[in-house]
Amino acid sequence: MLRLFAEHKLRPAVSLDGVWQLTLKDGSDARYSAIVPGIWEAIPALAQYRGKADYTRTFSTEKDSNLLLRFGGVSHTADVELDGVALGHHYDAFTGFRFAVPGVKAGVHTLTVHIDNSFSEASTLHIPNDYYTYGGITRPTAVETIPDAYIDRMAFVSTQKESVWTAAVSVFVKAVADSAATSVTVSVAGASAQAAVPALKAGECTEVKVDLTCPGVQAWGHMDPHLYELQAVLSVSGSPVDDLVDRVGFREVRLEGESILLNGKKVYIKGFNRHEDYGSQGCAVGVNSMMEDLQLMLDMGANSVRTCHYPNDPRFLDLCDELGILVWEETHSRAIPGEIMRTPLFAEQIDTSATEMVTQHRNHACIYTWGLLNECESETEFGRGVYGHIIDLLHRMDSTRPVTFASCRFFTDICMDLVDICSFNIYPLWYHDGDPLEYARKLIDWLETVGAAGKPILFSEFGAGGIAGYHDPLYKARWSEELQAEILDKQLTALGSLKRISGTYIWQFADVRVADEWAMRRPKAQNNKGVVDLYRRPKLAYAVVKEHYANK
Ligand code: ADA
Repeated sequence: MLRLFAEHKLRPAVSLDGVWQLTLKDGSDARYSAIVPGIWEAIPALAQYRGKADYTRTFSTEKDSNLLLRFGGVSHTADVELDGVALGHHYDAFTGFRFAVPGVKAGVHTLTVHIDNSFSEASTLHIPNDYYTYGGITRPTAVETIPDAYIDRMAFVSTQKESVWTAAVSVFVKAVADSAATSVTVSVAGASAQAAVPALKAGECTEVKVDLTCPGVQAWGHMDPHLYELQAVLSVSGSPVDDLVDRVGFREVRLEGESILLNGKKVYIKGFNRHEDYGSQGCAVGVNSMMEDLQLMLDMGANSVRTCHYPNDPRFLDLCDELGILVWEETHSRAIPGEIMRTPLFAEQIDTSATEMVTQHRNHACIYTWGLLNECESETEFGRGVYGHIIDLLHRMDSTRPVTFASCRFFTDICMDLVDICSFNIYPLWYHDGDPLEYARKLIDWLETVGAAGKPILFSEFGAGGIAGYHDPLYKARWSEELQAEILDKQLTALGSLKRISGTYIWQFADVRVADEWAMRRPKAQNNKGVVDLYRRPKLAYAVVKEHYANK
């Protein structure tokens, strides 16, 4: 299922995960069995395949019914058909999508997903990059049976007033067919409230708001998580017809001057950048591997993850909710070239990435900040317009979280006044020489003059490359594990001594595969700056990080 808990107690939901039939659309029509969720690169003949493929499977329904087909993620473009009828299109591997289909006759149905993972003008976010764009249905899928009006989603906001927590909940009810008036009951942490829902015409959606006072709840804390079940039940004449369940935490994120506060207490971030990439699983990382990643990070003393450079699988966010790990989640965007940023399609695709990220993930207690546009054009007036627009969009969609972005426009960035938390990616001793402390101080001094004064500052990336298993204890050659460990030690010593900053994110947790176009700049066609390798075997740097993070 798409989450780590049951999202429905009433609504019938069936997983569509398992073996699907894959037909290659390269002119050959060659067929393979493919696992969902999974990547097609796991099929040896398709290990290097970039292009189009159709995924097909059947499922059966016992009664005539309205169906909701849900996809957690398809990499990277999907056109979906049910029984030969087109349902719709979705671009971007890193957010989910769904199609509501009215009046589906009982029987056996054929579901086809036409997938394309090629790089072309139609794709402005998935471009050849310092991480790999895999192919396939990479996150879980499900089919659900819905009434004419159904609960599409909920938005939960918690606030503490005089030590009592309250919850403001919006329930979005949608109609797949013309529907009669209904009512919705929302309950969380022992409190419950009811509200009327008007009759809706097919395709309409309405937002119903309820406020709840929840005495006695325990706050969701950093490394001290308490989660509660939030349930909305839709009823017709008092009889329940549909429901939706989420797991939420009561907590407040606030910035006070240079500090990030969680429930009024200052937090210091000891973080890792983590890509969704694990050996032969690629970006379709299994839950046990996600948990392994978090356990390794906790073992090293980390308390936060940056989901570089895209929204993550909600099951990973569920785990962070459960473990009390703070998350910086960001829009899908890494170093998008200026000429692509200037296309109308980019404007549309980046808006969608931001909108889907917030809409789909806003109830995760673990997310404390929204990020956007890693290392894009933040040094020009044009770029400032794009940053300003997305920052504004994120603020309008969610006024409860600060916004940040990771810049590498050293001494030229002109967008620092637009964000709530100022973040910089720096690589002293790796991409350039010089003392890391001096460099960081110089950057902070400059930042204070261009908008960061009185705001929190994070170092969102720093690190060094080390090829797993390549040792050179004597000369500490470039790419040796020894040099990587030494550089990280120096960087962590320098950055850890800065009282002005709110924390650090190491680049990066694990090695990742990179696009073929990047291979000539990346030994082994991997970004080798992981503290563990692609299969999570620790490098020498692991112990170094543990010493710094566990003791801070
Ligand atoms: C940048 C970028 C990362 C990665 C890193 C590196 O800071 O944000 O995605 O490419 O550099 O390894 O050079």
